[in-house]
Amino acid sequence: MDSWVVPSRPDLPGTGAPLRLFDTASAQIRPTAPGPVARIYVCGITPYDATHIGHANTYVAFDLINRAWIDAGHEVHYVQNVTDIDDPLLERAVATGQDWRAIADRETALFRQDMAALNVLPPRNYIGAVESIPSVAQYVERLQARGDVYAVDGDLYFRVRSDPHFGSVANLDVETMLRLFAERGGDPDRPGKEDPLDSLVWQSERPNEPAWDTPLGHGRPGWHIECAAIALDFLGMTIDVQGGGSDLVFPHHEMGASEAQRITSEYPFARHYVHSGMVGWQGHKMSKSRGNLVFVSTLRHEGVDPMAIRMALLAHHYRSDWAWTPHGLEGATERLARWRAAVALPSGPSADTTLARVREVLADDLRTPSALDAIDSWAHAALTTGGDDRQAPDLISRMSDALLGVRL
Ligand code: 5CA
Ligand code: ZN
Repeated sequence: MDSWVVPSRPDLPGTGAPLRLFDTASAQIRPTAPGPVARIYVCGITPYDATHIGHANTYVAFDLINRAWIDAGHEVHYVQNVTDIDDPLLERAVATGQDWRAIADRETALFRQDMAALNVLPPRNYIGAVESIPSVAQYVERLQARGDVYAVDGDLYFRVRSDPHFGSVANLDVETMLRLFAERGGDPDRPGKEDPLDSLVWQSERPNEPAWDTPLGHGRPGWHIECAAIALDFLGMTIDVQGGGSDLVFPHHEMGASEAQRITSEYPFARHYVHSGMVGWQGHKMSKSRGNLVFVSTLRHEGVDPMAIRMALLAHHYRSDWAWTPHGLEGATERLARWRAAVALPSGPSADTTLARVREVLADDLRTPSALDAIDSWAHAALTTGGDDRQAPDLISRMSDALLGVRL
């Protein structure tokens, strides 16, 4: 699939500090230790009802990782998927009388525009589930050859317990796993399953549903194996970061990791499992199923500057759960205007310590609220007492774009 294009990222003097990130699996902030090429897979959208503010928050969070690694001197290989075939998309197609492909194409196109508007650096590989079906089938065959797969009425299930490390991403007790599995697309109660947590890797054709011919038969892939397959194809094993929102910790990232670990006989799938918090609206997590959504495109069409949207997201630490409010957007719009006024001055106070501070707090698990505070202080000083450093406004402007993705 085509990715999207954003203007290039400005260069900065010096290099950023090594990035430390919270890892869900070990429940600690640990250094990321990428080699020359940092490898990251971020779970993409299921293309309907895109792009809401929750999505935007998640992709902006992972964009900060991308930018911090680039600033620290790494090349970044970023892969993202599009779940362009799955139950919720087909349900939406039936409910609205539209073709599922038309919905997916339209929503993916809108997502690309929103990402470009939000100055989110594009992934190197942007890969659809449909185009990955031959690859998924091969990986399922490999699991079959290992004896890790069994059939239930023509559908294929992965024995999650074949992976001795199953459970080590989310670290949940069985009761919680069962509850979340049922809530998030799993089928713990299906008769014929050996373990209620075993996950669907291949679903045989259903009436009136699309299906593809593969050596596994006529059908379509399960969800978790889609991301495991795309990550393995484009990045290989032991990637630096597997990312997504916190609603993907279990079952999605747990199952995908176990599948990849059995396919390759290697461990771990990822060195860091990184999860962004959930954005709420009207008292609940913003979600397609509930329908309480604020769309990036609606705000843009109302004339909201996408950089103000991005600034509103950055005011929250990426791991916290928070609620979108018009008030938050107003504050972000004012802050953006202050920063723009300050960098439009012919000179200001030196920006060297501000750059060092912003790099330091971002390297410490992406503490964006502290980074905004640091630039606020510089902007306040520039607008009140002033300064005679003629390079400073340009340096702040480039820093804001390069590290925070906020174009001034
Ligand atoms: N296609 C799958 C991943 S393979 C999927 O979860 N798609 S999604 O469209 O439902 O979500 C896309 C991304 O946005 C996921 O990382 C999800 O965790 C994140 N997300 C969804 N809702 C919110 C929310 N309210 N706040 C923050 N992030 C969210
Ligand atoms: Zn995924």
